[in-house]
Amino acid sequence: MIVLVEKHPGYWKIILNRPDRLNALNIEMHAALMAALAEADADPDCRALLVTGAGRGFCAGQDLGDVAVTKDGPPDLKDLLDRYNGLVRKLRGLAMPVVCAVNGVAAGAGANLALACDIVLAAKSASFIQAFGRIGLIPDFGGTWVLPRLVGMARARALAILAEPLPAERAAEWGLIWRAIDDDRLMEEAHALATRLAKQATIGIALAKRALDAAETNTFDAQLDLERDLQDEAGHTPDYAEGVRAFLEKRAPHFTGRR
Ligand code: T3D
Repeated sequence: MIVLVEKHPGYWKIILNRPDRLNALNIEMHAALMAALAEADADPDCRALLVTGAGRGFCAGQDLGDVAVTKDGPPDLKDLLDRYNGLVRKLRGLAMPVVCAVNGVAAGAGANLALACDIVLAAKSASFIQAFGRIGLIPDFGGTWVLPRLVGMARARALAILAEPLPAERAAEWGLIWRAIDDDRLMEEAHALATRLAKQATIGIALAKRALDAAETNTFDAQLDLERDLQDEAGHTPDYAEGVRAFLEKRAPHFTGRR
């Protein structure tokens, strides 16, 4: 199986599984990943995702063996990205938190796949490479959008143009990812985080994600209106009632993530 799915209580672990190619993306992996995301999305008991890679790499981006220029000319990259963009949109728009555990090198589309997740943890030995420049391409998978927003335009430009590896610890210092973790602790911490998120107020988290994404283009005024509307929606969830009740009763809340 090119993508493995492990179902844990409250969350699913999705593993990119082409270790001999550092989990490079191809059409088959794209389809399997898309199917796994859709299935997770449709399961009310899945309240968080954990995405990682098998073997020593996280994902080396597009499988370059599939997109070589032949005697018939260049591949149809527009068509390819039309497919891939659907995956990034799906991942980004999921109404649940997505943790990415970057277990090794994340290059090209693999780096930006990780950065499309909500909370990115990385092994200290991992690195992020905007490798596109090395082969004459531009950052895709949302890279040109997300990079300047995470690390500022100066660093985004250097990362895109120089295509040098950014070690995990520096990525965390720069705000590209949440945390760099000792290699031998990465998966343990990632599972603990997914377990914790699976018990949080899922709808509230999904609405917070929506608000933050909208903030990238909204005016301050429009954002205040959106916060009002989304807060009203959050305030009508059973989890909000439970959260306040639990606070007043001085006990831990028991959230269901349901409407
Ligand atoms: O085309 C489009 O528009 C579609 C979208 C494209 C977006 C992109 O992702 S473009 C960027 C594509 N990715 C890259 O350019 C990265 C290519 N890989 C590398 O530069 C290096 O492999 C790494 C820096 C990631 C890791 O280096 P290292 O030395 O740790 O490993 P390695 O020996 O290079 O790789 C191990 C094996 O994986 C090797 O195969 P082998 O020799 O053992 O048979 C290597 O060829 C294979 N591999 C690694 N990356 C890819 C790959 N095979 C196919 N495609 C890859 N992207």
